[in-house]
Amino acid sequence: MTLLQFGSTQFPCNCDAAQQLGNGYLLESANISIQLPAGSKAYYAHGWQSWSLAGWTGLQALPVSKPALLHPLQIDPVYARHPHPNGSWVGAVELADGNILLLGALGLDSHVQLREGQLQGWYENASIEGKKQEWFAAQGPENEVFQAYAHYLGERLGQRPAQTTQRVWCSWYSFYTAIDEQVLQDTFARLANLPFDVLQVDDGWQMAIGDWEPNTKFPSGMESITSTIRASGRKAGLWLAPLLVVPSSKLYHSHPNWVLQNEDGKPISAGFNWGEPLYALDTTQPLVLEWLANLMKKVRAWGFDYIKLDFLYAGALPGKRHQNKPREAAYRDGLTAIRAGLGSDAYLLTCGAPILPSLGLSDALRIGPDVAALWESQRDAVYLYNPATPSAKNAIRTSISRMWLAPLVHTDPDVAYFCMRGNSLESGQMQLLQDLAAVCHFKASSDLPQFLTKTEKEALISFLQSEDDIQRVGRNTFLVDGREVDFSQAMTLPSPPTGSTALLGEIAGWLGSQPYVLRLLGRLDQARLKKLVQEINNQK
Ligand code: 9PG
Repeated sequence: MTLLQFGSTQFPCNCDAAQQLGNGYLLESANISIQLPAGSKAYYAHGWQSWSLAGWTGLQALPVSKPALLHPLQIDPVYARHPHPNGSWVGAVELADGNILLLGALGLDSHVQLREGQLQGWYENASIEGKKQEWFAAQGPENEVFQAYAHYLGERLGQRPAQTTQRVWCSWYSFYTAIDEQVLQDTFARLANLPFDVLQVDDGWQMAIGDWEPNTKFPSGMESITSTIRASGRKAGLWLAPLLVVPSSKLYHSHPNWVLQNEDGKPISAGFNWGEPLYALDTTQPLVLEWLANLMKKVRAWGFDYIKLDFLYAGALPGKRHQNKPREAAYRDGLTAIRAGLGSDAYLLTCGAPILPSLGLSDALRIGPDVAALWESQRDAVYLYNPATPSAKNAIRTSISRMWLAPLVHTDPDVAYFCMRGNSLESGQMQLLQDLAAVCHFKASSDLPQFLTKTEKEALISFLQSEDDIQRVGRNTFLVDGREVDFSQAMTLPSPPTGSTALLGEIAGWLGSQPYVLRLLGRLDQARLKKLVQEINNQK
């Protein structure tokens, strides 16, 4: 038993070795536990990947989110049904006096839980090639303690250059997968006078997930898109999900053995999307790494300099790999090959990405789930108890709770909206998303210029042009150019469902795990979006 001394308080700790480090301790152990004093008030849960919940919660485990079919895609599936409050790599407790106690791993494949009055941590692999299994623990004011943790993470995993404000237009939140060459060229022309630095093509250009060639909606090829963008003096951006593969792809048929499998040789589920089951590539296979690097070189050769890589969690799912490696180390090898293929001058945004294993290799990291033109979905929040689905509230909650990552990586909170058309957000809620972008120094939008009113367009321009002075004054409060912004209304979580709400939740969860239901919902969305694109294209 070691005693960790913080000020006048002592915390008994079980670990192999402890060494004082600044205001905290560097601890070594595969398993570790720190005894908490009575009166803990809240637990900071840190979700595994971009879309997984991060935030201050109560001292009880949250309900299991639904539908289960999406667990691999939204949370760490290994801990989906874990009975105690828990999170990936780091956890913290708010103590009776308002200070926090943080336990954070400095290595990968590690997990923290609150159990029996202790903060407990463990590494999934008791020994990794003789490597030390390190933790950082500190007690004190929340922001100071998280900043100290970030500092030591940066020393271990690396960090990217200091924050500069990104200004990105992204096709996703207007067109979703319904993009085609004509509608993008038209939109890029309309965006000509708006101060964006990057125009980014999102999902919808590719033949299939796994077959990263332009589909028939892009008959002139991807160079015709990049040459338009570059001629306007902007960087061209492209979305890919390089670690995923779907059964309908050519890649799946030509290289079935590249797919991450379980002990029985069956493909591991990476979730369900685009009407199909998702599988993952095994990034411990040399040929897979070579394929990834070549894919990145191809995309660079097309003229893209800003690369949004999505659904990256797939590379770190549990499974039986060609080379027996901890899952997050395997992912990091994949990301290293990707980075090498891209070259250091490309801008890499990682999304749907396990957080710690992406540090040092990503320029920017999505730190929350997708936004949507709605505050919160009753179905998702209350019945499915799922804080990882698209909504403004979900995006704000988790992004604000991950702002401590800012010294290590550019923090992308997803897009802000300015256009009221087709948007159920109230103006105060839209303002909160804009302020979120300001405090994150990452300003992105998908709004279509032709649908913006004059006032909305002016607001967008001034948002993009302003260099904001940001000060964090509390857990959820900031000063943006001296104006107080309070994100508290987005930070709450619904109460666990009971009675008829719980029953309806079970039914909704079951339906949501049926592929045909997801396919039907997808088709309805597709029909609406196709119409929008047709209307725009017919106007010309
Ligand atoms: C493209 C999109 C956009 C978006 C990404 C990612 O099924 N799901 O739960 C689910 C979650 C996120 C998601 C798509 C599906 O969005 O975050 O910006 O690039 O992919 O498909």
